[in-house]
Amino acid sequence: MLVSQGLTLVIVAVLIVLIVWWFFLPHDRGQVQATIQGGKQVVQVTVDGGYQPETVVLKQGIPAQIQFDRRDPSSCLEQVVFPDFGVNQFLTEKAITKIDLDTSKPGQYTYACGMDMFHGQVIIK
Ligand SMILES: [Cu+2]
Repeated sequence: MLVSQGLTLVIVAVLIVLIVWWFFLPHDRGQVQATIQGGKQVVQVTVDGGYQPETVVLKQGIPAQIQFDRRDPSSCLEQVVFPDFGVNQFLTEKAITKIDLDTSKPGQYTYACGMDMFHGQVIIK
């Protein structure tokens, strides 16, 4: 077998492993369960080139607050929209903006920047 063929096989093998890892194995793409403090669940989301963590898990029926820490100066991320909750909020740069969410209905809800380019998710269960 030629060296180049061996190399191709190695590259293909690495790609297969990466594809399996990405699509089929559970890996943490930034999912966080809110912590409960004094009867309220609070979670901080960093806004910097997107939302980190990308997915926030909340418990149903406990008042929830998402604290957006906006570090990104781009106007793209200056607004956050939760269509299911009727929230359209401006995020102050280099500050934390607190958004209270109604957790009475379980489900998966997405939110986005004002232009619907960056997305995050809230799971209530
Ligand atoms: Cu945007």
